[in-house]
Amino acid sequence: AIQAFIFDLDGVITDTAKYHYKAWKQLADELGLPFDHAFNEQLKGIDRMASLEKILSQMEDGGRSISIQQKEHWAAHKNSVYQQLIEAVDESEILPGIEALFHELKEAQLRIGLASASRNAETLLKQLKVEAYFDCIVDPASIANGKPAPDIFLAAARGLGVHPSSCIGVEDAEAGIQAIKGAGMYAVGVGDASILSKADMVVPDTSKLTLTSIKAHWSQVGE
Ligand code: G16
Ligand code: MG
Repeated sequence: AIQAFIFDLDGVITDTAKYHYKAWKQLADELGLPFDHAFNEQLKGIDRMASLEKILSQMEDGGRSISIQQKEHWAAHKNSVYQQLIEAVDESEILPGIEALFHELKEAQLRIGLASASRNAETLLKQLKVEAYFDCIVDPASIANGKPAPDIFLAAARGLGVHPSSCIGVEDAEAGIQAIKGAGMYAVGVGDASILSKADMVVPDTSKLTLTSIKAHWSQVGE
């Protein structure tokens, strides 16, 4: 039976992708590198340094001449812009249906974990006032391989004391769905079904995430 739900943060619990976009856009503009929404799509779920590397790979030498110190400086700069942008985030920015789903899960005595690549995740959960729902919040700094590697979802399952095959992973990014499937979990995608084609089930937006509908889909693949 289903024992736990493991959530991604950005794009599932709250829409911080727009703030990541603004902060990366500002850095890319300063560096004279192209950056648009399509490019930002590739960064969803990807950790900070890997995201910077992707942006710098557009340089003539693919960014190979840039020192680690310089990269760390730019990554920190992006993060300080991002942190200013999220300062005013409050519970009004929880995506539709999410808090109702958390209630449903608690009523059903299911465990809740967070598998976000964001080092700002815990701060955001506090600002959104949903931190108390979580039985486990994985520290992304402790994870060697970021999404699409399954590591962060496996760490969440371990932290919750639940076998991966009894976990439902919820993600909005292609890299995240890959991570969930690699961890041997049932994957629920939120967004465009053609982008999230590897998910077991896709809903167009968070308001369609209900325990009843997920259970119905899950029972079709067996317990
Ligand atoms: C999120 C975002 C990514 C971001 C990453 C790291 O992942 O989707 O775009 O680069 O976190 O965030 P930070 O710079 O705050 O550590 P997720 O896994 O929550 O979707
Ligand atoms: Mg996400």
